Amino acid sequence: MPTVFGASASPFVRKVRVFLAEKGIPYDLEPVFPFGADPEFKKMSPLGKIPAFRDGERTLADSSVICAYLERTHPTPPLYPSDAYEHARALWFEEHADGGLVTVIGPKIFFQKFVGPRFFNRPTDEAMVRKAIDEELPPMFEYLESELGAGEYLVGRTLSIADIGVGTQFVNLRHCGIGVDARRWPKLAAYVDQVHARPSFKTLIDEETAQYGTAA
Ligand SMILES: N[C@@H](CCC(=O)N[C@@H](CS)C(=O)NCC(=O)O)C(=O)O
Repeated sequence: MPTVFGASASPFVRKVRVFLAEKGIPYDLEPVFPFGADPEFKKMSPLGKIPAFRDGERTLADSSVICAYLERTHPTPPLYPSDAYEHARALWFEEHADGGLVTVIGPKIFFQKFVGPRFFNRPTDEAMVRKAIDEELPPMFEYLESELGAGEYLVGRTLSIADIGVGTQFVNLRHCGIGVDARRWPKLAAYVDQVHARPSFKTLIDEETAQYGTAA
């Protein structure tokens, strides 16, 4: 059985876990707290970041790399579009989440409201949170709203890495008691609800909420 190394509250660890669930691949989760990871862990993940992944003798780091590997080892159901442009678009939305949404949701909201107070005894910087919610997230939400058509998915007609990558970032917002305002971004709000209702996401959301509660 493969092993995912990391903490369940990490959006990147969750991304790999949802991907595994959608593929129907059983796995073990080995808890690793990222900051100050030990040298053994760094052999698998040289940058010290979670998640890392072990499949027999093979080890990998980085959620995007792990998902791309799993797509090759377990092609069914496909979680990357086959059409060249749709494939690239799916990778773009994954990047919009991994390199864009996370820069606001991670350090400016989730760390401030959830990780800092719980694990580092650090008070929330309320001004930073407010600015992130009022000024920094809205343009990203506008963009996603404009990219969502009438369908259920960001790209094509089936779930893809785009939805998993974007959906996982919104779980961290949800853990902070923050949702998408359906009056301003109706398509995005409905989309996030739909993605989070999938068993692959819902199981983890329920598990994490039971473990950590909500930092409202
Ligand atoms: N590009 C990486 C990002 C992983 C990442 O930033 N993980 C965070 C936790 S959510 C981490 O391990 N941070 C610890 C650190 O930067 O030292 C991926 O997709 O796996």
